[in-house]
Amino acid sequence: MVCRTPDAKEDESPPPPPPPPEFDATVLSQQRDIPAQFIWPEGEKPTEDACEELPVPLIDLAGFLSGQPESAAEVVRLVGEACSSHGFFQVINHGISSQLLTDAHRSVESFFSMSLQEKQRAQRKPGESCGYASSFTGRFSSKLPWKETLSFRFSPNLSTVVFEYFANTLGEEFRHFGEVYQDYCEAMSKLSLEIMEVLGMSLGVGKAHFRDFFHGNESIMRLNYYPPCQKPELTLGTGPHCDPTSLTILHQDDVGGLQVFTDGRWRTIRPKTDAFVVNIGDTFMALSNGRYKSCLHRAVVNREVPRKSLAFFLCPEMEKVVRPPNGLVDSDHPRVYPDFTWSALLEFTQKHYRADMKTLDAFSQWIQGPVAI
Ligand SMILES: O=C(O)CCC(=O)C(=O)O
Repeated sequence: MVCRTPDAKEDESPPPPPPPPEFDATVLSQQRDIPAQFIWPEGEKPTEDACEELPVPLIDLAGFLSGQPESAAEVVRLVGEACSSHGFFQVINHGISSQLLTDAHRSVESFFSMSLQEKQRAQRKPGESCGYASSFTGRFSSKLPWKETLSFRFSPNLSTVVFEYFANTLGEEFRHFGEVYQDYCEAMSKLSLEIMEVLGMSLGVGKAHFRDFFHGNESIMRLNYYPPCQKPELTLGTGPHCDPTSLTILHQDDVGGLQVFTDGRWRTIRPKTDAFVVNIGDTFMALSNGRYKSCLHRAVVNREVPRKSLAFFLCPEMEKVVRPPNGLVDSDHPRVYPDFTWSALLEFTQKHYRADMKTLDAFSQWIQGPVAI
């Protein structure tokens, strides 16, 4: 007879599931057996036909800023057309130096090639939106993205906020990263205000309206790093979503992987070294009273090489009321979305809802409370 010790008492309940594996890119990128959490369902997996290119206008920003009326009018027309249909366009002659872009991409490479333990010095804490995150950091356990990210805040009102983030979370030896991304975010904030002038003109509310609205923006910068994947046909680097933020300015390296869903199919926006991809986010869709579209997009991965992208998400000040200007509301164009603050939408996407193509509708219902039947 076997005598049991009190500790070895019979337990009817099944053993707890093993903790999820860590997203250690150096290990996972070699692995042929893809963990189930990363495998997307049929119908959501990437498909070959998405390789077709989405035609998006190439906007010559210098033409707009030159004040030359014909070039400015052409820019305004092209941007208006793109934003009414899918919300994506590219910007060239934007004034961002190629050296700054090179430095920003090099720093992504240096950061993500550090060991997992080193990167985890900046680990994002539960409920926070800033810091280092791999797929398993978040609150989800299925349809996980095949990527690592480092996110941090930027505001022109806090002149050294990015620099201090790097020095304080990662240590003095990361001062250089802080300098590069402080400069990069300042350049992005300036560029986004210029684009706001174009958007204001294209919507007929004047150059200054949206520029002034975002003057003291409280934005988010995210560095995306997509390691190679041995079965890219099963996974997604970034799952399909619309950006809840206002305007996204993305610079992708030359690998490619960004796809946009429009007219019922996925199409690609190929990388162009001298161009930024710009897209309208949900908050700007609300500011435009639904006239400009925030469109579903995703990123695919590949078997051979890592991919990097730099995403600057322009956001208003946290407590500023998001409401379209009077000129965009009339009896033919009644209000589409209620007033809200960016802090409420951010909380909704971080605690209550996984951003998708219906985020703004779901959020509008949520803040208006239960509907009486
Ligand atoms: O990396 C990309 O091309 C897309 C990134 C993206 O959609 C995001 O970071 O929200």
